[in-house]
Amino acid sequence: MFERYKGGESALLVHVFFPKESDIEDLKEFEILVSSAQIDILDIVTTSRKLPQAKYFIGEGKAIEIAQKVKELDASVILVNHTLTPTQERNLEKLCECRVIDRTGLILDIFAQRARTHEGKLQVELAQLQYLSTRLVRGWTHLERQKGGIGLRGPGETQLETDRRLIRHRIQLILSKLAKVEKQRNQNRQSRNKADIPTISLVGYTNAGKSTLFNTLTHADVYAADQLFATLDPTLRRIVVDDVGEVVLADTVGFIRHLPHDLIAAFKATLLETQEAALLLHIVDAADPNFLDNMQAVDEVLLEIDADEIPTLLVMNKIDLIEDKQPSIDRDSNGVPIRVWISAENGLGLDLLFTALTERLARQIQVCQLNLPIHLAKLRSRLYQLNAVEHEVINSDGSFHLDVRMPAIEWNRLCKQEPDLLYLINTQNNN
Ligand SMILES: Nc1nc2c(ncn2[C@@H]2O[C@H](COP(=O)(O)OP(=O)(O)OP(=O)(O)O)[C@@H](O)[C@H]2O)c(=O)[nH]1
Ligand SMILES: [Mg+2]
Repeated sequence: MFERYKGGESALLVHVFFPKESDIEDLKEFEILVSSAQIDILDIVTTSRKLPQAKYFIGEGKAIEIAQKVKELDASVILVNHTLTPTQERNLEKLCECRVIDRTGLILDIFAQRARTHEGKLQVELAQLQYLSTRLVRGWTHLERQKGGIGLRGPGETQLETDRRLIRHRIQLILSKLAKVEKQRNQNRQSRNKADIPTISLVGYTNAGKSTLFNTLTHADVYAADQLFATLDPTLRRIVVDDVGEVVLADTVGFIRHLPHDLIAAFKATLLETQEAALLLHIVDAADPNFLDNMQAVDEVLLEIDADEIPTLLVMNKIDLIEDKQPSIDRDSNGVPIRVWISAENGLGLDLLFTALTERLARQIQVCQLNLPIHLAKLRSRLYQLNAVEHEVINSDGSFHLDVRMPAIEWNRLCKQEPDLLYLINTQNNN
């Protein structure tokens, strides 16, 4: 439906340094994004500004310089590493006589190339339509053919109005299709919740190796490739973890910094898996010199989708590319695993990953013996209700001696309601 630049196009890149952000990294990411869309980079024009300028985003002098460069280099497209208003985009196009695509447009295009499942494609098209509806200037000539379609065009309407109406119509259609898919997804998720099957979500910067790890862990043949955003649809598989039982593993779309808001909204449904996960595996390409910045970018997106408080286990991947790095587990001062060093591709350290997963997920069980005086008979029946009494002896004075075993979460909840419980414990151990 969309007019898109084809692979093999050659672009002039424009990047503005603003004082507030550390943008140097951002420029590198932009170059990776552009190559990932199979576009050749002819040259990069950079400039510094305090604030964007209203007419061209950049200053007029810079804009004229870019126009000259476009002619000189015969560029077919100008890619700007920022979000432009439709007017800025149009002004720049007029001045340079060349197509201008901003960061959001570029990312949308990459997403469009990568979307694989029905839902992913719908989500990308929705985001594209919403983006285009504010930019109805070009690329809609194909709609001419549909002129006069029933109910589409009244007398005196301009082409632009017809286009707007067509877009609105199409957006409605996609929204209703998506609603159906989401309903199904919610049902699936609810039945998983009911069955108490925890979800583990693989998150991470794009190209970190999430799908590769997902494949290795599930032996599933999910698409893994050396491309950005190779995965746009979360793929769910069940795996069994020792002492935990069945868990659902969810592969998700790769994050980048400054993911456009429209796009986050469009992928909300798929990101729900992440929001409701019991544990996040944050996959990091540990061999990437920028891995710290990338981790921060991922944390920012997690914050944005309200998933920042979910327990996280860091998975430092691609250790095969780091000299002398062996698989290992890093633990915090309480001995809880916080980082595992592995190679998803070579299967190095997967046993350690499972160990860490087990330790992070295995349900803590509270096992203890209680001496309940006779006046606490109510608490005793509560424990029976919770199915927590394994054995009971009634002492000669009428008090109760109970062997109790229950999930630590429930035990802690009970202790909050009945603080006396803690004084009634004979011996205590956790396992
Ligand atoms: N050397 C090495 N390469 C790896 C390893 N794990 C993954 N890769 C490579 O890294 C690239 C990206 O892997 P993917 O699994 O597609 O990455 P992803 O995180 O799913 O990427 P997106 O879905 O695009 O976000 C592929 O070329 C993999 O072969 C590893 O342990 N070592
Ligand atoms: Mg992937």
